[in-house]
This record gives sequence, structure tokens and C-alpha cells, in this order.
Amino acid sequence: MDQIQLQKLDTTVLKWLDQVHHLVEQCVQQRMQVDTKSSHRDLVTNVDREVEQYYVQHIRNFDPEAKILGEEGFGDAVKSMKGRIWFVDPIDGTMNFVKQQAEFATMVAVYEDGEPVMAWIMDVQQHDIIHGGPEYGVFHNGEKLELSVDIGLDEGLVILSGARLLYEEPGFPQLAKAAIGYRVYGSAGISYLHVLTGKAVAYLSRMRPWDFAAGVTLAKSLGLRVGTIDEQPMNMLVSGSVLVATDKAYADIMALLQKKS
Ligand code: 2AM
Ligand code: CA
Repeated sequence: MDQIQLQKLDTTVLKWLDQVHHLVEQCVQQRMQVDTKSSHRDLVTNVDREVEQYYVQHIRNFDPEAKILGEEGFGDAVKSMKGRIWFVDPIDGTMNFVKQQAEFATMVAVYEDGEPVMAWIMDVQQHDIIHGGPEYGVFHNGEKLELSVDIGLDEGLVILSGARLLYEEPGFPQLAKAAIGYRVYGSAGISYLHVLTGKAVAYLSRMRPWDFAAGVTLAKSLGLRVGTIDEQPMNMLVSGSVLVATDKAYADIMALLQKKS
């Protein structure tokens, strides 16, 4: 895509994000229905579904040839990364959304033939947006975002999945102990925003494609290191333990994980 097409894509999705912000506010005030999915801790709301339907309808109009991979299943059964794929997580951090009405995100990413093109993460309650791509640059709201100072675990906060830490998945407790401090936010999108803006040096969680597609795109575009820690190459269509970190923190974490095995 050339710069004009990327600019049009960005402007279009930023408009959708404004609408999503309004839609979520309206739903919270007028109609909230909470259901459980796989367990009593795995929540979904009508807002997750309504926001995904909003995205799917608008993506279909804007980019009719593309396929859509969304958490709530209103998109397509995507089996290959060929062509253009839109990844959509309508509400990321649904537990935070239900219990706090804060610290939750909405995420969109576009890939073309397996390569990242553009992505958007919005802290919905704060209306705080990071958007961009490898050929476009990364922007925090309107301002160009620059890579923060490269610091390692001895000086930086690491963000971890609460569940992985609680159940002592190999690597997670060691990492929490090695860093100057650790944080658990309960939302991949909010965690990515902190790493992208230099408030934390790494984020590690086991995630599904719509949880990591946008974060990985923005992190790579900004010059952060991205990889998996389960010795599998990153596959955009399956779950994986995905790490995003500064160069120094990435090296620290890899050394630490090799030591444990
Ligand atoms: P969600 O709210 O969109 O489901 C903390 O719960 C983070 O992990 C959130 O980003 C959440 O996304 C995601 N998450 C929740 N359950 C998950 C699961 N079973 N596998 C992978 N990620 C999950
Ligand atoms: Ca979600």
C-alpha cells in the first residue's frame, strides 16, 4: 500500500474508533448484559458483540475482499494468511470492562499476505490511541511516537499475565523476580500501550491472535523486539506465548529463560 492508501486506512479506522468510544459509553449507560463463556472468569457482554458487529459491517463496506478474524465470531473462518486479513478484538480486558469500566481496550490490525500493514489500540475509557505501521510510523493520538530509551530488567517494569503467574507457568515467576517490578493489568491492549510508551520494558502473555496482532504490529513498527518464548515461530493464526520488549529486556529475558531449562 502506498502512503495515500495508508493515510486513508488510518483516517477511516480512527473514525470508527470514535464511534466505538460512543457506542461503548452508550451501552454502559443504557444496556449491559454480562454472560460467561468457558468459565465463571471468562466474561462476554453484549458490548463485545455489538462492537465486533460494528467493525465487521464497516470493514465489509470498506474492504469487501478482505477476511476478518474476530474474537466473537462475526467474521470469517480464517485458515490462511493469504490476502488481506483484519484482526479484531472488540473489547480486550472484558473483566476490567465489567468490573471497572476502565483499563480495557479495543484493537484492530490489518495484515497483507502475512505481513503487518497497520494497527490501532485504543484505551477506550481514556480515548487514548496508538496507531501506525511499519511503512507509516507509529503515532500516539496525533503525535509521532519515538522509541524510548533501551533499558533492561534491572531498571524496568515487566508486565505479565496474571493467570500465567498465578499458575507458575515456567518463566513467569522467574521474570517477575528478576525485574525491578512487575505489573498485571488484565488487558493485552493496555499492557501494549504501556510498553509502547516506555512505561514498561516488556509484556509477556499466552495469547490468541486477536490479543497480539495489533500489539506485535505496533511494537515491530516502533523498533521494539517481538518473539515467542515457546520455541515455535510466531503464527498469526494460533495462540502463542508472545513477548514484546526493549532490546535489553529481550536479551535479559531470553538469558533467564535459557537458564531455567
Ligand atoms: P479478552 O478480555 O479479550 O478475552 C487478561 O485476561 C488478558 O488475556 C486479556 O487481554 C484477555 O483478553 C486475554 N485472555 C482472556 N482469556 C484468555 C485465554 N483463554 N487465552 C488467551 N488470552 C486470554
Ligand atoms: Ca475480547
